[in-house]
Amino acid sequence: MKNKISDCFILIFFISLNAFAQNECPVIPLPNNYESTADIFVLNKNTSIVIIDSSLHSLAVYLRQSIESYNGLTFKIGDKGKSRSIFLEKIDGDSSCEAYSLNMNQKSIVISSTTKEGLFDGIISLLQLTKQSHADKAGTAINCWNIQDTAKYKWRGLMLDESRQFFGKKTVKTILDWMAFYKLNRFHWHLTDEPGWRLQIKQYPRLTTIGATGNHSNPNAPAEYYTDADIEEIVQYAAARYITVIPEIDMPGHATAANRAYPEFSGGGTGKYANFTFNPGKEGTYTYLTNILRETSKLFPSRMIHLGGDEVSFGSQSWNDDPGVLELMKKENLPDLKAVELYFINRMADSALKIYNKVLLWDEAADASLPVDSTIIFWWRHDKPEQLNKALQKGYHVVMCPRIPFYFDFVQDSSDHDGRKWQGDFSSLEKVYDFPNNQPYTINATNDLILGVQADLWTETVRTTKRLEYLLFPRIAALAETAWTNTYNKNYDQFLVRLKKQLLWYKAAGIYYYDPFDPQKTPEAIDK
Ligand code: TNX
Repeated sequence: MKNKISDCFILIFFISLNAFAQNECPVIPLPNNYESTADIFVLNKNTSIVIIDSSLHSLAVYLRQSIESYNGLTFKIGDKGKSRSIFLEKIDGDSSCEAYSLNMNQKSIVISSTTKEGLFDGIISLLQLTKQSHADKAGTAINCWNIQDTAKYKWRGLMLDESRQFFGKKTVKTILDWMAFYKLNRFHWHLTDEPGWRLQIKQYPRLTTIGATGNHSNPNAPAEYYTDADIEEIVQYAAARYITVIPEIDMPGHATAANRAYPEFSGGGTGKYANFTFNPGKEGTYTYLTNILRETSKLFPSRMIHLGGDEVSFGSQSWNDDPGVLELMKKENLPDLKAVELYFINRMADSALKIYNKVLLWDEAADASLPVDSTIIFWWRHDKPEQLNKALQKGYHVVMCPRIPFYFDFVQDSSDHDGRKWQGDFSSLEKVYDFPNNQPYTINATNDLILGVQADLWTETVRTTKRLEYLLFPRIAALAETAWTNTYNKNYDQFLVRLKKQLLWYKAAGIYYYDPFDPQKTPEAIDK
């Protein structure tokens, strides 16, 4: 059975015809177009995975291993089709399109796409269907569906802050597993900030011997960081799940940990934000940071770097007393500290773009003049929708991660008392799901410059994996559906029906989650 997707356009046309199916496909994120059939496919020991194209072998292995972990069945992988086989087919067509089709009947399962990303997405849909199917000695009987699906957004991200709290490889891999399970495809890794610098840089060893000590709750905690080998391991693990890893080296603010290690590049700070900034008035700072970016680029194949750029004003007042900065202001005709900040951002973005293809920045940088084709702005200040509009008007690509609802350090239930709230408001599961509807601002979320959405897990209030999981689950599922499923196909009540089954999977996997059906059952995990 051969299944053709000529291109994304035709698929999107079909998808829009299928706004309301009677029988909901029990997959999260909900596929955009599907129909149920009366057939049942039985996976048993005679099932094999068929690939004609040998470059699909690692995808077949991923499928085989996952099914084995559910029901103990191990399949052969080969290039000959027998009955009761699962076929993975890469078909000709648009090589940038993530669309896939999954067609099932009692004799065969066929997953096809023009890209490996699309095939992976199709595999994930099949895995979710398999995981909830009845398994016994005779095999696993799966209800058959025909699915034609493609993502709403290209960028479906999750950010983890490991400067405030270091979790380590095991937790990161668990997060990557669940991201893959929900078709999330960008892992933004916040590796530097005030408490700790978490990335080994061989040229500047004190960044980790000194900069990696301490965390948000204990400034004397022993150094914890990722070595080159650790990063390579995580990047490969993510790549096997079609997840791109993007590091963030935050500058010129949030630089406190680096400044402990190399105080000669500190631009000072104020009050509780002492030594918060890098020094924009010293030539050496630019060389130092460019060297760091160059070394970092060797570890991350994504060719994207996030340079932060947020909240610089928390510490930049000290620049007023720095002779180097004052001289720079005179020389470059910079009228105020904001102008110095933008000068720094423009200059570092310029250096970064000699090494990377894309520079990513928080929404403060919408005020800078950066090359629009190679800059991505992360809109995070939900109380400043004008920053989103400014970024779009200037022609930047944008990822939307407004604090509410996408900051997962915000509480999710009115009864939660640790974690953040904003004037009483917080990031409930429903708000994550409803985005971009029912928000206090209106945005043009269909603008082509919008690449997608991302949740950010900041960890000032998180010390244990238990709390991290509590904040992430099940909001990660709502995030995934917001990122993948077209708004007209979404329905919160129906989502909850599908989610209910998946809570059991979290439990079986030992994940501590928030239970929206009975919040008392899994009380808030508090780290104090
Ligand atoms: C703002 S978002 C920050 C982070 C904090 C977070 C806490 C951003 C770009 N900066 O440094 O961790 O709020 O919610």
